[in-house]
This record gives sequence, structure tokens and C-alpha cells, in this order.
Amino acid sequence: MNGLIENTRNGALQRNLLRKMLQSKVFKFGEFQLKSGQISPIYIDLRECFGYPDLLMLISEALSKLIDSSSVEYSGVVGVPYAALPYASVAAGQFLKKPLLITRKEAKSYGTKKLIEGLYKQGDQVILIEDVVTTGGSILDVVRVLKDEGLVAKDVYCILDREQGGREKLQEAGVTLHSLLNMESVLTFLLSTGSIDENQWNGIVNALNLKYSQPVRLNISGEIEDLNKLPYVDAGRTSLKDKENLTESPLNKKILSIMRKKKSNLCLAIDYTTSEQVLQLAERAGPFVIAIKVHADAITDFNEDFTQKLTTLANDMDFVIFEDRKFADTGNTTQLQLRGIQKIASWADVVTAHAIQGNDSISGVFREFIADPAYRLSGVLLIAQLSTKGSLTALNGYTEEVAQIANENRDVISGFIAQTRVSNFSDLLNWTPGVNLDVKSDSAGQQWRGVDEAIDIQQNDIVIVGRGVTSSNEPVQQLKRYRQTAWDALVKNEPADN
Ligand code: 5BU
Repeated sequence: MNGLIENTRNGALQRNLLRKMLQSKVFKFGEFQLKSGQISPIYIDLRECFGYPDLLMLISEALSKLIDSSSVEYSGVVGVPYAALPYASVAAGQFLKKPLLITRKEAKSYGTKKLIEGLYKQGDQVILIEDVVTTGGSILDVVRVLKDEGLVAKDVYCILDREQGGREKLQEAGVTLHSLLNMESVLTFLLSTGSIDENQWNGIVNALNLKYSQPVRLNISGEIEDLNKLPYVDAGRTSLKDKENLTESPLNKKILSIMRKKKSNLCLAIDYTTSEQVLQLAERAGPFVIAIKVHADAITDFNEDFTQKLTTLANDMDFVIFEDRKFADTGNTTQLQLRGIQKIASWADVVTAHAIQGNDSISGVFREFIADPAYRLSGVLLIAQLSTKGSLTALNGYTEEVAQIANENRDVISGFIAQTRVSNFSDLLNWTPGVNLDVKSDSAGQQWRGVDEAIDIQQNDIVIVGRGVTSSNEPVQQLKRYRQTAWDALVKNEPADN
């Protein structure tokens, strides 16, 4: 169960990981003879993973997050030879920024004759990274070598725990196993994506002597019947049309229809400071975008004439107006602000809100405005993850709590601002800022990545692009480029019938 609890915290990352593994054909179906002589209907070949650079990065990142979240003290990272060495190298060097250690199977007959290579001293505590754990035997061999050299090794992190007794055996030796995935999370994912059916699920569970009673069941909207189990819904497999029919959010109905009509999942963030500049670019961008995002309080001559012109453009050119206000106060104050000097609820279709204030100050407050035809507002996006370096939204459990609020209020909450897909409900749309095809960061904390990573790997629905377009001398060319790249990445994994 340990694996499952950890899995729940990192659910979104894991789903992305599993989805990518599935695409990379890491799971093989057929008849395979196992070491034990048993015939298994599934074979999981993790050695395929480092053949795909993005999968190598994703796994290494996920392992690093698992390591960070376990709060274990360590001064070095040991890769269990050989298959885990690529992940240990990337995790140690790129994400954890700690020295990498390697143990040899045999001591060299020349030079230092050391069995361990790398920077360490007696008494150091190290952690181990392994790819798959079956019985735990090869880990214990490495732990022995480390102990003989005076190192302390009490925690091992693996991609997959095959649940064949390894965890228990390691525990007896005083080593705790932390796993990204276990067989149950893999099988549940495969079942929910239709890669295996219930008969195959049972066949695999029997062949591998696993002790699960029933597979997790999901209904069409992604709700799980057994709430104690970890749900996996491959949101990428729900077509835009199905999402449009499924969604309870009036904003999402409109957006999904615009997306299909314009073949665009691009939101342009216009962070110019005069209303004239914003309107001029909005007019040029209209044909290519589904939304124009503004920061009204950054527009120095903001007035009602501006909002009237913007709403006329939005109505004529079929895009939604997104005011990125990030409400985060008591419900009463949020109401005052929505009606206040800028009359946000009267001209914005969608606004952002933090979730830090708790649900009693969120859904009910916005529901009142959305239900009232006097206001234009029809949806709210909760900020589940910020794109900025060091953001506190990365604190353990925060994003999951935000997702929970949205899951339960899908008529008002239309989705998230996030970096990676955060909810199992495919009708909640993931909007992602921090996208730039040419630059990686600015000098004020922003972090950008490309469209493929944002859409294909991290499974977002809509990209929010700002300076990638607004800083260019040829914004229309950039708009076309971003629209095409983002749309291609989105529909690549969508079923037909968009
Ligand atoms: P950029 O120029 O591509 O960095 O513009 C991104 C926009 O998205 C900008 O208006 C930000 O205020 C906004 N944003 C963000 O970048 N990161 C976040 O996590 C959130 C909003 Br929330």
C-alpha cells in the first residue's frame, strides 16, 4: 500500500508517466514466460524507457520528486547497476543536484581498486535508485558493498515495485522501498485506458499471484466507483466533442466549441500597458486564438470604453475574455472586487482564483455571478500550479487539494492553471502558462518550456503564450506558429471526431 499512498500524491505525474510509457510500447501484451516458469500475459520492459529522451527525463524527474517528498537526508545518489544508472545520473545531476556514486560488480585490479566510484566519505548516508524491484536481491548486494565501505543506505527509490516480496525482504534488512509505480497502479491505468480488459486484468493478477480482488471501475465522466482506489483516466482519450457534451461548465461548452471550430487551443496573454495596444493586438490575434488574457490592473488607462471595445471584438471574432486577477480573499471581498471599480464580472468570461482561501470562499461566491445573466462571467480557473521557480504550489499535497475543490464544483470551476494535468475529470480543462518556443526563462522567475512538453507529455489542453508573441516584431507569424504547433500536439493523441 505504501506505493499507492505515494502514488496518490503524485497522481498527475504518474499518469503522464504511464501514458508516455504506453505510447513508447513499454508494456507488451502476449504470452511471456517469467523466471518463475509462470506464463504472464504482460511483460513490462523498462529498459525501453531510456531509448526515449523525454521518458528518461520524465522518469528521472518523477523519481526526484519522490525522493524530495520523502524528506530523507542524504549526501549522494547511488544507481543500482546497470539499468538504473541512466535515471540515477539524470536525477542526481539535473534535479537533485547531488553527487552520483557507482558501485562496481568487481574491484578493479589496478589503480585505486575501489568498489565504489564517486565522491563520498565514511559515515555518509546515501540513497539508491533502481528501475524494477522484484525480490530485492540486487539492491541488497549493492547495500552490502556500500556498508563494507562505511556508507549508510536505508532508502531505495524505484520506478516499479513488482510486488513479488521485494519490499518485505528489503524491510527485513532495514531498507525502505519507495516506488513510483506498483503493479496495481500500472494495471489500473491499463484498464482505464482500455489497453486491457477485465479478463486480462484477472489473468495477469492470477499469473503474477497478486492479491487484488477487484479492478477499479470508472464511469464515463471519470468518477470512480471505489473511492479508496487510485483513479486513472486517460483524459487525452476523450474527444473534444465528448468533452463538450460532458461538461457542466457553460464556459467550457463555449470554449470547446470554439476550439473545434478554429482548430486552436491557444490563449494569448497580452500584457501591454495601454488599452490601445491591447485592442490592436487582440484584433490581429482574433482569428487564431480561443481566448485573450489580460491583467486589467496593468493597463494604465483602463476604462469602460476599453472593456466595451474588447467585448465587441470577442463577440465578433469568437474568443473569450480572460482576466487573470487571481482572487484570493474572503468570499465577501471577492464579490466586492468582481463588481468593483473595474466591473470585472461584467466584461470577463473567465477569471483566475487561488484556492488558498478554501472552498467556502470560492465556489458559492462565483456560482452566484455565473448564474446571474446580468454578468458576463461564466467560469473560474483555479491556480493549481504556478509556472514560477520555487512556487509554493509545489508543496506536498497543495495541488491535489485544489483539484479536489474543482472536482466537486465542475459547474463553476472550469479547470486549472497548471503545469501538468491535475485532475482525472477530462471535462476540467488544463490551461498552462510558461510556454515559449524560443526562450527558457526570464530574469524575474518565469520558467518556459515548449509546446510538446506542455501538451504531449504534461497533457494540458490549452497553452497560454505571452511574450513568445507579444515581444515579437511579427506577432501574427508567431500566433500562426504557436496555434499550429499547439493544435498538432493536442490532436496527435485525440481520438478522431474532434
Ligand atoms: P509570458 O510572457 O509567456 O511569461 O506570459 C505568461 C502569462 O501568464 C502572464 O500574463 C502571467 O501573468 C501568466 N501566468 C504565468 O505566467 N504563470 C502562472 O503560473 C500564472 C499566470 Br497563474
